[in-house]
Amino acid sequence: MSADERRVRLELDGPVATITIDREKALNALDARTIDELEEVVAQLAASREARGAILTGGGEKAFVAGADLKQLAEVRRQGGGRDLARRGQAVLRSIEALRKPVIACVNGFALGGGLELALACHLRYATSRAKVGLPEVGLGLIPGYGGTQRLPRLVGRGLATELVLTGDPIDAAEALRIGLVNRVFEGKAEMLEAAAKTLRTIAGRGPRAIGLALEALDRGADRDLRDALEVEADLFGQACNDEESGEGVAAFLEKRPPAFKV
Ligand code: DAK
Repeated sequence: MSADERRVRLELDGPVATITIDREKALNALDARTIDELEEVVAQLAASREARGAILTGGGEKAFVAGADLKQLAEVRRQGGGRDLARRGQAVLRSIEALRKPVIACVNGFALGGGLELALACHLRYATSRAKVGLPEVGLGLIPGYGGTQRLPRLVGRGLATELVLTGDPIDAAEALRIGLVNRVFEGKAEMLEAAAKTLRTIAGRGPRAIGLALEALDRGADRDLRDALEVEADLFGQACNDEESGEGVAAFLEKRPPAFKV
């Protein structure tokens, strides 16, 4: 398949990679092929020595991702494959969340249903001021199937998540910022992408193994009670302490020079 026909593009450019869901005619809706290609590029990102993190955005100006592909969903419904489809999508989104490199969702417009669920599986979320985010599934007689009922309450709290899931009404960028659903809001897409690249370059200047271990601690601790979660943290802290990377980081501080971390 030529690069032009692809629905998900990966640009590897030094430490900051960019993943673009590129199906602008369907507002970047997630059909099975898009999910397959997303899985491929996440694996490429994980394997890349050069890329230290990624921006994930939607092609064009109008949408990040306007949800699962409703035309395809209609077919899946007829064939009774809803559960398999949900599992498949959940696994691919989980592969993003489980990456030991940060991914910033750059929400350039609509992030609805599966689109918001995709953003929720990323490590950080930035948005443009025109973004509209929500989980409209109940209006279709469905419920979120790509992790929305689970990740949204963990991020914004159960009360706010319940309201968003049950009404199906989208919220604007200012409201998303207020409730902590997105980290930052920008006037336009270019400004947002530049800010996300800057954040990723900052992170790329830190100890690469420390970044991986920090992401692992945040991820593995999220679903445990505090006592267990602190055990996880102590274990990973021990790994960081035993790594030559922390030897270099601490020595550099004491010697008043920048650290020379190895990838
Ligand atoms: N799927 C397929 N095509 C879509 C689409 C979608 N989700 N959203 C938009 N499009 C297509 C439109 O059909 C239209 O194509 P043409 O008719 O020109 O061929 C084109 O994109 C432009 O859209 P509009 O003409 O509608 O543009 P507007 O500016 O008027 O409206 C809109 C923009 C975002 C408000 C509107 O397009 C819209 O409401 N779109 C649908 C949003 C939505 O309800 N998304 C689905 C959420 S539910 C599950 C797993 C996951 C999920 C569910 C189950 N299982 C495994 C069972 C997740 C479900 C969802 O994501």
